[in-house]
Amino acid sequence: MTTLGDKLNTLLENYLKIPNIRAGAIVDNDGLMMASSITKEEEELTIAACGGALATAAERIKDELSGGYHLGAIVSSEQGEFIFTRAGDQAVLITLAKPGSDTDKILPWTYIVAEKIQQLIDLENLDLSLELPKMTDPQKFNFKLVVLGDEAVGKTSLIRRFIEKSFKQDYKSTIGVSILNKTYDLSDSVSVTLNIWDLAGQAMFRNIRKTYLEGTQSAVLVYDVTRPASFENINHWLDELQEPMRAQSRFIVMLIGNKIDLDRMVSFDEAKNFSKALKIPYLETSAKTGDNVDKAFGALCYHLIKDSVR
Ligand code: G3D
Ligand code: MG
Repeated sequence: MTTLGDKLNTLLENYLKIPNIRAGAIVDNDGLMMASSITKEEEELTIAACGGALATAAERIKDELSGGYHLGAIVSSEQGEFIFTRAGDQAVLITLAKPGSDTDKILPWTYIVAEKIQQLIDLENLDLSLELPKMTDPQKFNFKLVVLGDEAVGKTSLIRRFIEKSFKQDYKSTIGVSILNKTYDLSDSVSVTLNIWDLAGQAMFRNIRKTYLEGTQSAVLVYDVTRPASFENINHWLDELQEPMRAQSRFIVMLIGNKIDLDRMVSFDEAKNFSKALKIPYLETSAKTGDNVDKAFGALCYHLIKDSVR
């Protein structure tokens, strides 16, 4: 019988085929190692060093978790860049990338693997192979993405955080529509450019509804976890998407609960069950702290292209 540990190890072995990844480990919330793997071509000495570094990192996770810190950190060390990624409620993925490697190119993979770990732990049947895009021919993808949700849920802040990696308290309510481009590199050869459409006040939406939604291939629905009404209104925003969804053979929608740095009024379970019923991914973010923001947009990019790259 294949145990969860076996499956996690298989997953990590596949993970190490991604360029610049030296080692990976999965630890539970008590900091206990559930699985780990280190690239074979590394020298014996390095394996020992990486193993030691992973153990130290696992220990660190334990402290972070008990201290209630947010994960998602990148930490440089002598052995390389450590990337900590939450994998569901019960596990954390630790990735060790070669020293000085471009973590932007590795981050999307950490999200994909973290998602697989979460699914494995949730005991779903899962294909453990990773669909690596062919590194030979460069592929560029372009998608329109609309961001929808009630007023002041943090749509503009999330986009700014994703694009500029910053959060400003004083964004004026967007006037009309702003369109921002962001290119996300999934590997050296595969890049995804998102044309992100951000909307002004909700009143404006009625006037420009058609243009705003026309030809879009993806949508991020945002609500504010401190305001239940904004969650209930997600149904309304979904209705708005029916027409553009019919016009596309492939359409990706993601639900985001924003402002998790504040006291929540909508439970994680309620939102998760809602998105599960709709078969759309659900993530919680804070545009203020940056928590999960890259992960949300990275996962969206991955879902947009995963059937196109071979
Ligand atoms: P919108 O584009 O959906 O209308 P904005 O929302 O991005 O303009 O954000 C609305 C308000 O919420 C802003 O506050 C913004 O700073 C705040 N906000 C956005 N995201 C977060 C978050 O994750 N955490 C917290 N604490 N606040 C957030 P102001 O006071 O400027 O109106
Ligand atoms: Mg706005």
